[in-house]
Amino acid sequence: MDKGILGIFLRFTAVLAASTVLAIATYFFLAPKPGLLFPNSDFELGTLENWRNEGAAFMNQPTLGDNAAPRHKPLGKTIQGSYWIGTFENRPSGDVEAGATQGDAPQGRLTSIPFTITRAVIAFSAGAGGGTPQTSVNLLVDERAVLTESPAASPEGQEALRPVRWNTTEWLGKKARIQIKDESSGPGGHINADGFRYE
Ligand SMILES: [Ca+2]
Repeated sequence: MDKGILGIFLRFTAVLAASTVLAIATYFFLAPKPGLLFPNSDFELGTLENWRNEGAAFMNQPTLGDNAAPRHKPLGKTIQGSYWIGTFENRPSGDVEAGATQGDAPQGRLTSIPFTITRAVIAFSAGAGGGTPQTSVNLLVDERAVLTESPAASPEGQEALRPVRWNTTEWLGKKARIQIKDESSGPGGHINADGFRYE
């Protein structure tokens, strides 16, 4: 092969190889990964950092540990990590006796900071007391609830935290917020939620 042509060929091959390595590195380092939607989307900071609290229902959140267990209604391993949202509960820290409650009366909303949807599935867990459709978890896009999970849709309610998966393909690249609503004071008027993350 002519030396000039060989040189061009070798340079072309080297550039191609470098581009491929760069593309693979970019994919692995910059592509969105499964994980938190934003810092503290799983409440593991033990505070409401990056969440805006309105009303009274979420004043004493998040809840530390399986606070329902001393009342003989354990949530067990459905809790992700150490902290979760439970608007019947009143145990934001170890300084409060385990099992303490605020009951069903308080109402309020908890709304996250805006985040950009970078993956096709948002997963979390949710539960609620019985017969209270006014409690829900919502995905807000442009200030509108585009997806809603009402854990208490069944008459018996779903106290335990059950896994929920949302297909968010339609809103990829959009700014969104998570909003947890407790707008019920009746029997079972509370909501449980935890572990918001991308899958
Ligand atoms: Ca958690």
